[in-house]
Amino acid sequence: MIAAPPAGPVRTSPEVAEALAAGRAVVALESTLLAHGLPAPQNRAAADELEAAVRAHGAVPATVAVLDGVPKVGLSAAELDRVCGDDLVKLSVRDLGVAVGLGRDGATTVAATAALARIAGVELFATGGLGGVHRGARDTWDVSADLAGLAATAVLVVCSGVKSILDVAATLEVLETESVPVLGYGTDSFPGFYRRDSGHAVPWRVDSPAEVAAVWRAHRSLGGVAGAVLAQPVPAADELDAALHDRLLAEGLMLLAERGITGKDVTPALLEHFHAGSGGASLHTNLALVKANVVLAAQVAVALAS
Ligand code: PSU
Ligand code: MN
Repeated sequence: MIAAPPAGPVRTSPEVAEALAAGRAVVALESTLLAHGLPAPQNRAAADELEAAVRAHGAVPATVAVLDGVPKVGLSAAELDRVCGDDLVKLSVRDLGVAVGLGRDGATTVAATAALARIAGVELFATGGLGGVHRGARDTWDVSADLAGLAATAVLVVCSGVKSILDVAATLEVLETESVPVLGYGTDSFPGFYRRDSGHAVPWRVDSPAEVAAVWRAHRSLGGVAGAVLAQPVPAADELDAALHDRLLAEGLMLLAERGITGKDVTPALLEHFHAGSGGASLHTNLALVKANVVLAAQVAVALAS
């Protein structure tokens, strides 16, 4: 872990500050996943479960959000209640200064979480799926700020690839252009979030937390300024059925077109469609993959701290 920076606008919780000062393992967690990716009330239970899984593997969890204009790394139980229940707006990197300047609340995306984590001195971060290039981006120009955010922020993000709602091939091309390393964890294929295999290869495969730690140390020591993606497939037992997945995806894309949903509402709307249309199956898959990712992030953080 890098040394904690001098006190700035980002506030770390006492537990996170103490862990960072002692050089112990810390894992950042994303709040948009809780506020917009998972339905209430399951999101609140998920927040506790994810933090508990990080602790069970020897690291300190640091969920990130902006509350009352204060960027926070590490939330109290009452603050997690607000993230999961207050209908917070979705904040990407460009929104951070606005929310802070105006004293507002917001849930942070992958890119915004990575930015705040980095300022606090946390370099490991776990989530579900990365944002990416949307289908039809050549007309809509809808490319998630997660990609530019990763290019500019030296944080290692553990995820299950990107959802099949995106243009996976184009997303991988942008990650290559931006010099963001992409590692498959125990796999040669880039995972497809609800499904284990997106049908696209990963450039590199790693098979242990120690290998990941060695790659990350080397990336940083060679002056790598970009983040990195560690992509882990959902456990086989929790994968979403292929036919159900394909049907929900086709329906979801039609629904977006019919309702004219664009911009930052696209990802939450599609996720909600999956959750509503699968009778809870997609929610089960989503929770299982995020949990596996926070465990892996904790293991890598511990390997890096030792
Ligand atoms: N992937 C998920 N669940 C999510 C998101 C992505 O499986 O909730 C969220 C993340 O916060 C990610 C954001 O950073 O969606 C990307 O949104 P957009 O495509 O609008 O950039
Ligand atoms: Mn977008």
